[in-house]
Amino acid sequence: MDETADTPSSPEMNATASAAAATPLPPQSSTATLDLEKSYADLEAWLAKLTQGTPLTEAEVKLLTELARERLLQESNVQPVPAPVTICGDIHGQWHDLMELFRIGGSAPDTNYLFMGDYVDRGYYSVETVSLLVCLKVRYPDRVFILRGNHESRQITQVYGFYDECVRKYGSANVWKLFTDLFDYFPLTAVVDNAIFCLHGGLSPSIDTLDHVRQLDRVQEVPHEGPMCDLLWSDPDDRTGWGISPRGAGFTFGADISAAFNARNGLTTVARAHQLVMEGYNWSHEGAVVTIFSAPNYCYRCGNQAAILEVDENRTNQQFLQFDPAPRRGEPSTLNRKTPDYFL
Ligand SMILES: [Mn+2]
Repeated sequence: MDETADTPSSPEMNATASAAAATPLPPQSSTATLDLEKSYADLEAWLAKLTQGTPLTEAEVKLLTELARERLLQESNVQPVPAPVTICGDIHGQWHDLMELFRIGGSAPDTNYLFMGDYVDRGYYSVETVSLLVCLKVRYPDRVFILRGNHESRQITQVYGFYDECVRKYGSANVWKLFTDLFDYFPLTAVVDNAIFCLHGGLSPSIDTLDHVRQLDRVQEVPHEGPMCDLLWSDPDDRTGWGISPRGAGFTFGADISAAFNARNGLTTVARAHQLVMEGYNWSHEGAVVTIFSAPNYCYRCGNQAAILEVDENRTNQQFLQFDPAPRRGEPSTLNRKTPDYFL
């Protein structure tokens, strides 16, 4: 079961993405001029709004993305993350369910979090979701980590909802531009305690070692092919070796590929998101790969549970927490777990 609709799109979209990518990046040296104490006061105020589900103003988003860029620029393509940490998969604009995730897993910063991408698109609250996660990242940079998913892209967000939501909520595409420019700085992968390799999609035939990932120039729109694209788009498969992905981007990779990659890099596990799994998590490749999906009742109709993975201080205990959609006023009950036929 996968999101096969998430394929790179038409030639005119490509033209749009290229034009956006060609825009000069803003100046990099604004931190020195920002008053840090005022920034923290701002961040607290913004977090208070965002945890109530109130979007920031456009001016606030501009300030937030400037602060976030400074911070994310300091992080590695393979960002080291210490345990204990709770690892999360796709959220896709389901803000109410993100609030449920924090109720189940504990609030940040009391619980440390690593999110593996796909904050926007599909759900109705991409603006609130990505604003909150970026705000938490800037406020608690050593306790909250956010990776890039294939939906953190100019091109994909113009097709699957984030662009339209920004225009609807702000009256222009300015906020979309601010966030998609920021997405270029998100780390591609993380490694928890030098043991659990975390990323959105999966492995790449162009990448043998973590050093290969470290050498990538990530500050760009997600390319249509190549190693950076594969990390955000690939999926594990029951067949061995590399395969053509039905998504039209990235590859499928077999258990032999995962075992060799983990052994070569001294890793125990590849933890990734990107695919809907009905229990919220799914082990594959004889325990070499785990998929984590954290959007319950995905798209408000898939009937799946969500899950997050708690990794304790010594990695001796790794526990999945599963959860269902948050109850919310004025929306139909989501108790029916039957998988719709069109998703099978
Ligand atoms: Mn994805």
